[in-house]
Amino acid sequence: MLLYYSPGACSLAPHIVAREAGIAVDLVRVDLKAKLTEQGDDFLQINAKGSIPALVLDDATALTEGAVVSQFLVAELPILEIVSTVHLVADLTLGPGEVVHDYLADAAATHIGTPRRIAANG
Ligand SMILES: N[C@@H](CCC(=O)N[C@@H](CS)C(=O)NCC(=O)O)C(=O)O
Repeated sequence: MLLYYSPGACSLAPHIVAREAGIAVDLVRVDLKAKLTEQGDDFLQINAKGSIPALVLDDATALTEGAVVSQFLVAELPILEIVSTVHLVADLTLGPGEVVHDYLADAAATHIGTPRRIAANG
């Protein structure tokens, strides 16, 4: 799986979810202004919206909404553990992946509560 990200942006949320869930994702840094990946590929060919996060599965399926990416990954996560970790009061109108994504994306935006080992790489 490839997680397209930009350091310090909302892609940090699914990155944290993947790390906490022990899911191996290969990170691909994206220059959001140039819309180029770190390999120089046209990111718009991966996500026509040009936004991160994007998760490309091994079968080439691309998930391009952060909440959907987190929801996909969170299926592997011991949800009660991370909810307790982030002191989250779950909004029952949302799925657990969306709740976690929203919380962590906000945290990423402010760098509050972002584990240092993840923040260093986005
Ligand atoms: N609807 C998308 C929006 C994600 C989004 O706005 N990502 C920002 C970074 S936090 C981005 O890629 N901005 C650059 C752009 O949209 O051109 C989602 O919720 O995942």
